[in-house]
Amino acid sequence: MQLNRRSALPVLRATVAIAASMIVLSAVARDSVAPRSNPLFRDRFTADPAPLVVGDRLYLYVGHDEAQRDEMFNMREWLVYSTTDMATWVDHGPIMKATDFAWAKGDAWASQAIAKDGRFWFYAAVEHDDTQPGKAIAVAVSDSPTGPFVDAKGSALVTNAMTPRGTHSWEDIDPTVFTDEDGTTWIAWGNRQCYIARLKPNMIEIDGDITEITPPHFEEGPWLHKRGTLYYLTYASLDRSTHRDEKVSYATAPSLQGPWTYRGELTGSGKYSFTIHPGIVEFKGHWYLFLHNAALTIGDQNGAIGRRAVTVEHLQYNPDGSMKPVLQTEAGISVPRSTAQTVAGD
Ligand code: FUB
Repeated sequence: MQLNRRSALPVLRATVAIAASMIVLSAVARDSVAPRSNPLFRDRFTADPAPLVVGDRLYLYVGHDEAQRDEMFNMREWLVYSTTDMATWVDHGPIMKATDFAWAKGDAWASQAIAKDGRFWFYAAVEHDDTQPGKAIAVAVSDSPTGPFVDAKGSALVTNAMTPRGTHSWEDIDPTVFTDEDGTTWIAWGNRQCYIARLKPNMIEIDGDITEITPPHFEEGPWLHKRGTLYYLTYASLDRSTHRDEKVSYATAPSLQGPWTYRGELTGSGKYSFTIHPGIVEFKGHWYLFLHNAALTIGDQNGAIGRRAVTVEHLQYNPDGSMKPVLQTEAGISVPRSTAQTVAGD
């Protein structure tokens, strides 16, 4: 169709009007996403959140989910975000690829970073090459929380062969690291079996025995933290006799050596997600529980086991130190802490 100058003008005006209204609409759509609501990041699929506070900034390390179609997992790199107010997040991009560990085949699974002696130590699960088949735990180091991180050891910190009592080749995943009052750093990890060990001061070697501390219904994703005098082991749990998807449960102890007492479920399952992964932190006087679900859709890609989205909720404690059950919401921490619902759902 050919347009002359007269008939072209109204068409042009209409086109400009439509374009303008689309810009307004997209701005409205963007603005309608309340800061602090869930999921936290909407342009990429993210999983396995691990918070770290450095000064007045909270850094959040996540795995980058890139599964296509029905692929289970496709995780090649870790990303880091940071915030000073839990509302505005800075995207620092990828900090490392699983294959940056020369001995690893891939699989940038769950991680946690910790600060020690002025440096940042990054522990992560990867797939080992065929010299040590199975999952393994890697350790990398950087002078900055945003990297660049480099392999700190040149070999795995934990291999499948170091936990021979385990029942499968992917039990050595999901490291959590915690420095106790005496300055000793501990590492716990596992899938189905949960292990704990001391790290040497060099942060790249296990010191002494690996002990099994598997709590009830333990599946994976352990997270160690301390509040007051109580130590917490929070984890993805699965009671296979009654449930299909993981929830979060926890145990407490008077010391990292135990004895650990099971305290029940902290959350229900993440929406549409088989996995869930707790990361707990105190930031500027408030406690937060990071998780993931699979409720995010980006373009024509819907949430799935390998396309997850990181979320955050207020975390509150009872006077006896137990954690109040957390309801996972879209509102997240956009609602005041005092009105946050604390009822576990399915
Ligand atoms: O993200 C890959 C694996 O799924 C993690 O290592 C587990 O914790 C589960 O979230």
